[in-house]
Amino acid sequence: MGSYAGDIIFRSRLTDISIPNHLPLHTYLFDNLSTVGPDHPCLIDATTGSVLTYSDVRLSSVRVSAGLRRLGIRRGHVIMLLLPNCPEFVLSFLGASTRGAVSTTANPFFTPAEIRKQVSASAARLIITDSACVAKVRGIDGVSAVVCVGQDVPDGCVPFADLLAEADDESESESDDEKFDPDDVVALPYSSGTTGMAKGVMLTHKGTVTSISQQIDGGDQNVHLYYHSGDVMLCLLPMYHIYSLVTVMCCALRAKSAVLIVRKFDMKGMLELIERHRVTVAPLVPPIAVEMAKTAAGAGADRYDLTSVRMVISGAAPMGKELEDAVRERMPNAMIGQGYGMTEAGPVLSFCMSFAKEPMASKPGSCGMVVRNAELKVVDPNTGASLHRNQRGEICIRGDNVMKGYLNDKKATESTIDAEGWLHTGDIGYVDDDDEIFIVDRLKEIIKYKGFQVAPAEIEALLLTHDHIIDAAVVPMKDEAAGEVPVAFVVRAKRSEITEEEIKRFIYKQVVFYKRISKVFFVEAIPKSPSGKILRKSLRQRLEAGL
Ligand code: 4UU
Repeated sequence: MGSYAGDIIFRSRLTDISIPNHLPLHTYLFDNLSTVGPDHPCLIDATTGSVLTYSDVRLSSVRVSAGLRRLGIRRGHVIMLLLPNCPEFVLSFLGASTRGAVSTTANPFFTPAEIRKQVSASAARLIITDSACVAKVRGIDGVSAVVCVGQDVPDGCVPFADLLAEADDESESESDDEKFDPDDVVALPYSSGTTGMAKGVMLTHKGTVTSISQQIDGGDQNVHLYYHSGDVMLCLLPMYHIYSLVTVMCCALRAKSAVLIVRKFDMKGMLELIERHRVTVAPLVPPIAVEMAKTAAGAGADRYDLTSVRMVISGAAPMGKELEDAVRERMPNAMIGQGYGMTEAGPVLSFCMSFAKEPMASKPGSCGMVVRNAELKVVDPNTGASLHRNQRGEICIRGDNVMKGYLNDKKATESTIDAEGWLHTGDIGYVDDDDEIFIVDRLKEIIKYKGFQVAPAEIEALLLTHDHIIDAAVVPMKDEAAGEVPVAFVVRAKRSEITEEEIKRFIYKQVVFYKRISKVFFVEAIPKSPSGKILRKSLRQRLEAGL
């Protein structure tokens, strides 16, 4: 793919490597198994303490694949994983990959309406969930089976154990593998990207293998994100989000690290687990990283031994210099740095270079250097012209890691990936003299609550269904604990006296916790461009100015 003569392109200082992205994802993850042997620990369930070895996980994922086939799942079919972090999540994802099927991942805290929307948009035929969620997924059109993990399996559900059962006739498999194409979709997470509602992000085997390899492979060269078989990876961030799915789970499996799977977050519990399992790598989001550092510095009985942690990764939302310094000061044994990802980029664009096998210096606040085997540029959002070092503009990336496109949405795909193959991130940043990337602002609409995506368009659409609301705009407001929270500007209908509390309650019931509106501001009109687009920047500025 050529570039315009004038394009200023940034590349990694690490040389390109050969990436085996002709392989199916599950094959790639296991093909170096002999480096550790089959009994090497793979998944540690923090809740029960039970351990699955690498050979257990490989065998179980083949069984799950056969089980999915018995339930009618074929190559290209979509299944939904609606699960908290648990070993079955990993087995289901790998089983689906082995089957040639696609996993769409969703937050188990979603409301029934949110789940239905994603099931219907993704055409998921089967849902794998737990007993807590079963009531929310009953009777959804097009879903032929609900598989339930755990001991108490409600009526009408298929026990996950059935998927794991030894097949009567393993040879019956009508070898779908022969038809494998590296451009087949393997994961379908939902993201709103730069604008509008959440869309299915088509991540292929080729793209996902590329992203993992860009992060943690190196052959005899340097490695950008150095994980190894002696590592114990803290898998606390939700696996339905791309950060945990790829950079925690898949990268750890490829590196033959042990993955400590934590179902539910609480700070004390997490610190105990780190101490007990001698966790070495802790991928976190900024609010958790900061709280962890504060707590780690505590005195007396609350003091935990976190000296095993060699790497604290922060990502999914900005971590400023002050936060990073605070973590560094309180956890002197750990290297602290950021990864910069976006679901559509497969997900990683850049990583802190002090995480490398042969580390390089990195500055606080930086998102590190672009991954190898990819190109990055910074463009003027108005003219599209590419910019020099230290000039701020929209960050764009090109490489095999980038998504295939949005499911059934050609228009959104074309406005995100241009004709030359550049993915436009909607993030504003710059590359400095040392090739380090800094993100300074966001051009796009999304709101990031502790790293979770909130699509303003979704909340605005809900607000507009209320009889007393004639117009609305939802924008991010800075928040100490969450980074950002969604707030609404609302135009009330004539003579309506609807209150802030009533509006908050109206939304509260319909959405998962992080999409709830934290404040409502009543206004006469929503500022809009002549073409009718909400002028979000002007609303954000009003918030920053204290209204
Ligand atoms: C400032 O958040 C993600 C993925 C994050 C990720 C993945 C693998 C981080 C590290 C890693 O190893 O994806 P989305 O799609 O939910 O949100 C993408 C957006 C970005 O476009 C940017 O606006 O989240 C924001 N973002 C960040 N912002 C992500 N990482 C950062 C960061 N600093 N480090």
